[in-house]
Amino acid sequence: MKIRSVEAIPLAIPYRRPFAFASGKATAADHVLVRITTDDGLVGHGEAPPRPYTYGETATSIVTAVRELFAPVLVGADPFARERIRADLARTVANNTARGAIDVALWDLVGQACGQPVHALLGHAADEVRVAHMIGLGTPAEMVADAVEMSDTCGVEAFKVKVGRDLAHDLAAVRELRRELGDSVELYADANRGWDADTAIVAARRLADFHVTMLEEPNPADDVLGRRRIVRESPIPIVGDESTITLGGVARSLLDRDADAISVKVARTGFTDSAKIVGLCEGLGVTTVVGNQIDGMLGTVASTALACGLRSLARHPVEVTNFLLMSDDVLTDPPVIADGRSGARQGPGLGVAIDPDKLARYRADR
Ligand code: MUC
Ligand code: MG
Repeated sequence: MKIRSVEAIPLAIPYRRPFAFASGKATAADHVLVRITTDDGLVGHGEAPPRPYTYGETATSIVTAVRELFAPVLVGADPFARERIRADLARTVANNTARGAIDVALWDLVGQACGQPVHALLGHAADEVRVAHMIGLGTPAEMVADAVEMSDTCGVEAFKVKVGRDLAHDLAAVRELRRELGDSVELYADANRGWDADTAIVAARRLADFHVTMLEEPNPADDVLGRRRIVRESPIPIVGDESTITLGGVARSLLDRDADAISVKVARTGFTDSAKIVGLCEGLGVTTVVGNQIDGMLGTVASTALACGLRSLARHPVEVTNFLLMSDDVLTDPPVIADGRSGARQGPGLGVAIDPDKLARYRADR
């Protein structure tokens, strides 16, 4: 089997409402759909969500990188040769979500060729996983309303709370969430690098009082000594996300004691490097959780497949609800969150199909 074509299709899909966090705000899904077609007619898909505040990519840069840098390397290659392709693509740096989407599309093709779903190819750790909902920044009342809606409608019992602003405001939101949701619900926090080290240390201690279980990216990790002080002083594990976006970056962060746990995201490391990161962390006894890049439906399906493939990931709630922010998307059958859980697709590859009418409606290049 050989790759015949690689396409990068920019989409523009409105959100029902913006999603805000300390390092930025997402107001619409300007994702790029990567479509890889083989000489025997198989079609694999991946999704790249541009996050300039994390990777420096835009929809335009993703389309350009796929078309001009990566497609020439991929056309003619065997989709099964993921290690060789990984080495070839690695000659171009950065462009993280462009690479992640290509890797997801390759696994989609491999699964279709084998007649196996991706989570089975990865190791079939589970057929469904618990879900965590990521609560964007807002007033305490707005954040509580978001959590209660997800609890009532989808049975969600774990939440990642955006913090990283004025500490008193953040703590007021966490206090109200704990009061409204009760003690049995899992809460963890993500500051998206919004605090300085001194504030972050105080915040970690106060969040622990509300039984918040983890704190993601409390300060910019480039404040190296500040981050080490936070990791040393914090009563709860510090999670790497923006500062641990590659296999090497994870290794450096863990060896430098800049993180206690790692968020793994198919949007940036696909399945191949996500599995390598999980293996590294398993060997070191470091917790890994599947994070959310405010993915669309396709990224959501891929994230669930990753978590259901690997035991270390299946143990923890998976952040796969924020596709619900979008007013629509291009999959024929949307992911379903029920009883606080998300199930792996049983069809070969990702088990997804693209609705041609919706693709025509939302593609931004025509
Ligand atoms: C996260 O964990 O940081 C923030 C920006 C983005 O793209 O994803 C969120 C989640
Ligand atoms: Mg994060």
